[in-house]
Amino acid sequence: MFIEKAEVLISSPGRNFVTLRITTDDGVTGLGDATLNGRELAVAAYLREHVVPLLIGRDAHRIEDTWQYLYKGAYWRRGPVTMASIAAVDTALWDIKAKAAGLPLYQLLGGRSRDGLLVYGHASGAELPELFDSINEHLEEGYRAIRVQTGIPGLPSVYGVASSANARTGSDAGTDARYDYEPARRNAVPVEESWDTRAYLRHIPGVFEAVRNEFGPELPLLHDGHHRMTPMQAAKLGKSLEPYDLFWLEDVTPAENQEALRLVRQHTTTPLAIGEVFNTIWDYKTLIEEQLIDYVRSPVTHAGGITGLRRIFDYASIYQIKSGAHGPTDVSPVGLSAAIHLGLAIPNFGIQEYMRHAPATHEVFRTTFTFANGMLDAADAPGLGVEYDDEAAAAHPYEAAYLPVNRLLDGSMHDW
Ligand code: GCO
Ligand code: MG
Repeated sequence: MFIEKAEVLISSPGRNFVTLRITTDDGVTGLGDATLNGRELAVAAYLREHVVPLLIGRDAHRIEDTWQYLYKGAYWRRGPVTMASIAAVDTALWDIKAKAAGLPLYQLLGGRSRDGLLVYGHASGAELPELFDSINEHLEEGYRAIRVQTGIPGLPSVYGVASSANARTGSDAGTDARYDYEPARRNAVPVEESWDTRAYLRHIPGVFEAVRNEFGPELPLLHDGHHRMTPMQAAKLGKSLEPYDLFWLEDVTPAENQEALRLVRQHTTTPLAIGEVFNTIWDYKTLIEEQLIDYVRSPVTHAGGITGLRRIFDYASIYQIKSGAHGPTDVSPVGLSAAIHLGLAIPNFGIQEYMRHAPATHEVFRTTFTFANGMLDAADAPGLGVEYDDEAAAAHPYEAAYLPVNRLLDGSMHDW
C-alpha cells in the first residue's frame, strides 16, 4: 500500500484547523491534525513544501520508519512546527493502517484497557455565582471532573474565563452562543491582557474553598496556572491549595525550565501536571526521571503523533506518572479522536481534557466518538472514526487569529 496523495486542508469552522489527508494507491484515506494555534500557516507550509513531496510513493504501512525519516532526516530536530507536522503524518498513517485492518485504531495499539476515558471540562466565571452556574451546567451534562478558573479582582479579563468579551468574532459572530472559552481571537494582531501574580495568589485559595464548600469533597477539581508563576510563587500556591485536594495543578511555571519543578515539588503535595507546550520526550526527561510531575499533558497533535506520545506515556508509566492529554478546542476532532484511541489502550491513563468543539466544527469533522456519563469512548468504526467534509469546509476559509499576549501592570511582557 503506497502513499499516492497527501493534501493539506485548512479550514476555519468556528476556529482555524490544519488537517493532513493522506490517500493510498488503493484508495484508503487517513487524517492527521496539524493545528498549531496562532501559527497555523507555518505548519501548513512545512507540510506542503517539505514533507508532502517526501511522502509520495512511500509504503503507507511503515509508520515507525516514516516517523524516524522525518525526525532524523530534517537534521533540525524538535520544535512545535516540525513535531506537529510529523504528528499529522503519523496519525494519518495509523488511521490508514487501522482502516486497512478493518479495526478501530485502539485495537492496533493493544486493545482496550478500560471502558472509556474519564474527562474534565472547563468551568469558569468572572465571579463566584457565575462559576457555580458553570460548574452546575457541566455536572448536568455528565462531567465528573471540573477545571476551575475565575476572574481576578482588578484584572479586566484573564486566561480561562469565558465571557461575552470572549465571544467569537468575524464570520462566526453570533452563531455559537454556547458559554465556552476560546482564547484565540480573529484579529490581525493579538489582543493584550494584563496580569498581576500577587493578586492571583491572594484570590485563588478562597475560590477553591468556596467551591469545596458548595460542591463537597468528592468532585475532582483541577486548575491551570498557565506558566505564569516563579517557582516560589508556584510552591506557595500548591501549598495553599492542599486543603482543597486538587486532582492537579497545571503549568505552574514556564515549561522550558524542567529544573524549576524541583523547588515546587519540595514544598507541596498538590499533584502537578505539565507539558501542553512540549513536543518531544526530551522535554520531559528530568521531570519524569526525578518524578517531579504526576501527569503528562502533551496531545497527540503536538508531540509527534501516536508514535511520539505513546513513547512518552510508556516512559512515564515506569515512574507511576499518568496521562492527562491536552484537549482544548485548538486540538481538532482528529487530534481528539487520536487521543481517545490512545487513552483507551495505554496502561497509565489518568484523565483527558474535553473542552468540546463548536457545532460548526462538527459539520466539517464528522466524528463517531461518544460522550456519556463523563466519559469519552471510541466507536467501533475502522480507523480513527473521523471523516473530513470538504464541502462543509469550503464555507469556512482561514481567518487570521491569535492567542492574546500578557503584560504586567507596569507594561512589561509576561507569560500569557
Ligand atoms: C488548556 C490550555 C489551553 C491553551 C490553548 C492555547 O489547558 O487547555 O492551557 O487553554 O491556552 O490550547 O492554544
Ligand atoms: Mg493548560
